[in-house]
Amino acid sequence: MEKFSDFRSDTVTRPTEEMRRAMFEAQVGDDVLGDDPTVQKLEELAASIMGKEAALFVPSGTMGNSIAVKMWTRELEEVIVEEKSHIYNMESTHMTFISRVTPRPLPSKRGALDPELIRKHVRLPSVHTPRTSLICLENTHNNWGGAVVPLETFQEIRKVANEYGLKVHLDGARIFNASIAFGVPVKEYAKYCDSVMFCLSKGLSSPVGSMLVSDRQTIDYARRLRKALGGGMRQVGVLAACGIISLTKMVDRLKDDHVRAKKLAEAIHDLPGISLNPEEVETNIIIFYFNHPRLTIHELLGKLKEKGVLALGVFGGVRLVTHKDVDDEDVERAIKAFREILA
Ligand code: TLP
Repeated sequence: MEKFSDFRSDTVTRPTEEMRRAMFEAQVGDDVLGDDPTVQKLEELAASIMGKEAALFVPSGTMGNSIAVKMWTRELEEVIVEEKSHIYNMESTHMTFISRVTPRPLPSKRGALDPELIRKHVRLPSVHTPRTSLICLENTHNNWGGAVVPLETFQEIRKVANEYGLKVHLDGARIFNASIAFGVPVKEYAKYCDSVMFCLSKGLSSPVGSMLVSDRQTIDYARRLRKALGGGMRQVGVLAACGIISLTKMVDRLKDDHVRAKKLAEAIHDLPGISLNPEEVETNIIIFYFNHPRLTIHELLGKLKEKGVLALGVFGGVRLVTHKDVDDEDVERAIKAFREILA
């Protein structure tokens, strides 16, 4: 079978050999009963890396975000979100479905919400309108091509949140990419947030799993919500063992993904039909808009696939993501394929 160069997502990363061995050797117990020592170790490690009191291992980023919205809101409330955010656009509307709150999408500058715009949209309790109770941030920002939201934005938004008694949740699915790209410890971002969700299953290469971190009392409640949503997992130390490797061994190498994304972006940005500024590629995601006289996005994706290169169509554009399982040869193959198709 032909090996594809798979740039669709960093979710496609396969577990490393070390992870497979760790799965085999993991000590396990029933985690719903609090008996799994490997999960406990992972949760302690995640909390300490993020500078929070406690952490919860959840099956997916979507469940982590769903629990976070549920734990910080009640019915008749509203949540401020960025208009292209994953939590608003790509998580099957759990805000309305599970938490029964209204999202209030606001525009941003490459994923960074303007604190003053948030201030203007905070709704105070009224008989007519929902009360704003939560602000959701995302870093790196997936649909803004992996853009890094600056730390100052977090600091300023925290001030607005404090003024109005709002909670701040961070969808940090790729927070380690932000940290590596800008040299800011993840704790620094987390400091300005009441809770953070981050994924082990993306660039950090675990097969499954995300973490939700916050204060201990909130995480105790989150644990009940996880059970209610069907996310209580039993001998899940086999997966937590991979998560520990993700956090201790897989973070530093993210910089290689960033270098490869930049290289790919620089090589294809001026090809006919592609609209992309390579300077805006800060981490491992490239999103470009495509407008070509002969080819639709769908046809471009098909032709790339014929040449062994997989990319994803998103929001009227094309997404390419670098990760552990695409190397320099895959990048060269992609560049060659783009040139042959478009030049
Ligand atoms: N994103 C996936 C797809 O859903 C598009 C991807 O391939 O990028 N927050 C952010 C910022 C994400 O990018 C994702 C996954 C999630 C949350 C949800 O994580 P999972 O897939 O574990 O539920």
